[in-house]
Amino acid sequence: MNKKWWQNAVVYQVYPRSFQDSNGDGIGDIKGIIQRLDYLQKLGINVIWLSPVYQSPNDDNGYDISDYYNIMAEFGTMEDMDELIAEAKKRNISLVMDLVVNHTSDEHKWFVEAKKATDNEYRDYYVWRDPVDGKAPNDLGSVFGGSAWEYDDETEQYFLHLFSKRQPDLNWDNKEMRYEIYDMMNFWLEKGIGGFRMDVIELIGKVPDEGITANGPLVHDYLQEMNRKTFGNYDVMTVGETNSATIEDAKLFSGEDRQELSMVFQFEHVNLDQQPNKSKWDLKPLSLIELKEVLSRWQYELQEEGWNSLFWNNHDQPRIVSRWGNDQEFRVESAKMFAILLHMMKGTPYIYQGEEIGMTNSVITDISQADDVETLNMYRERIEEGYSEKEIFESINAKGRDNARTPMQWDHTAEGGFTSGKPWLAVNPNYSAINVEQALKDKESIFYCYQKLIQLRKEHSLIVYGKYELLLPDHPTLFAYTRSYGEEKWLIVANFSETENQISLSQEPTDLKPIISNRKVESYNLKELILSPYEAFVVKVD
Ligand code: TEU
Ligand code: CA
Repeated sequence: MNKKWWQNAVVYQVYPRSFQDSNGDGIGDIKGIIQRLDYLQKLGINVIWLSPVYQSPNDDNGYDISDYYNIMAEFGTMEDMDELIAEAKKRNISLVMDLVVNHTSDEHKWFVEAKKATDNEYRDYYVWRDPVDGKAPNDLGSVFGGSAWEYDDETEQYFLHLFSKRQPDLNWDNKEMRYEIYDMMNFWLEKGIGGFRMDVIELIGKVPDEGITANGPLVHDYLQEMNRKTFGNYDVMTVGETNSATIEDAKLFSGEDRQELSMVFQFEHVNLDQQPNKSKWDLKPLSLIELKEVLSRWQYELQEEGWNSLFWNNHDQPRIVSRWGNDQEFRVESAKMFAILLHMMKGTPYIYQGEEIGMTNSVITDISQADDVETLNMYRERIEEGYSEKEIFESINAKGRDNARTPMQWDHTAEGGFTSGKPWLAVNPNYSAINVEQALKDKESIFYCYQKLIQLRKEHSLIVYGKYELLLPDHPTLFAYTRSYGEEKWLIVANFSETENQISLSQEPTDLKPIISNRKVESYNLKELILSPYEAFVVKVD
């Protein structure tokens, strides 16, 4: 495999609305991000993935774009954006932009035009169909609930929206539209960005008449064309968001000789706590054995071909420490355990803002406290279907997207230092204890564990390129694996539980000093290992 700069990188995701407000309007902005670059440099990351900052009416917090060439007024100006790119570059941080091109906002000028008449020159940029027997063309559903088809009274046709009604799907079969997207991508690439994170990119080859959404027959042709016309001419990284990708799909999207993407996000592991064939709201406890199986399969299968993206969190997922750890008694230990487990795997790690200080899910008790369109739609639907409020809130508090979107907790002052005004979404009340200021003061904080993991990655090719091997696949509470590179071998062990665990991993007693550990342990004896709750460590065994 040819080595690539982004294989060595650690990416940090910024959700701009909630990162840092610079002018007191309660909304994070680009100037705010610039103020915090030194912090990110201290953490050691090399890439920022910036969730959308383009002009948008915010039906889906920026994932509904009305102008790809302009910045959302609340976030700042194009000058601010240019300054952010330049200031980040000074700190050796490159900026990956979110690319949302499966759909636009209904306020995008193309859609405003397209809606005017069936013969409008932009009509075919979107997906329109005649009614069938006075109803929607078929029963395709939207990810955010309800039908994926919305009727337009004026022109008497339905348009497709796989997400909210205000996010009409683009028609990728239209070549003019595709080329306009490529021009737009080149506009951004010319600014010197570090690449793109591609929103639901597996959907662009959809064939709605056949009920095909992900992985349509032309998705790879479109990505290869996009690669040739845009980012393939730059040394940048691309990561596709592919919610339903199997390993075989991932190899097609990210195989080295495929000329498509650098890597994709797979979601198999974060779907393990939902009931099979049901929605994310239908909860089920995680089985560690399944988690190990899924993550290890991706590790093994992409060892020679393709490349893994490693993540626990993003702006759509609940906070990992609350989800599968213990965000009370063992918050620090479990947060560090997740960090160690993930950053020692093969692939490019992604950190979601606040993860590095162990931010937790927030709890809501009334629907007026929710913001996210997905949650609000689900609430309406389930109330109608007769679910109890109690059940609904259990789902929202476990899985709702607002959990990860509460403002970044910078210090102990009002609103966690996020804003001098009233935040757009309530700050988690635990900000006085959990915040960056506190984390930087405490040498044993979660922050310094992440910093050390990132530093280790810079020093050891083993972490980037070493071969992965799972140990103890059937053990219900221990997650252990090795990484080997040349003559060298490291062992990673984590106690994924709240109780003490004992195990013997060696015939002979050992006296190994940890490369990193989340407990104050001088040395590890693998013959008689005693692991405290959530204990995780790395030792060199060869
Ligand atoms: O997410 C794609 C997607 O399918 C998510 O809606 C995901 O399934 C859901 O959040 C799980 O609850 C991307 C973006 O990351 C998301 O924020 C957008 O809302 C969505 O696309 C539409 O652009
Ligand atoms: Ca602001």
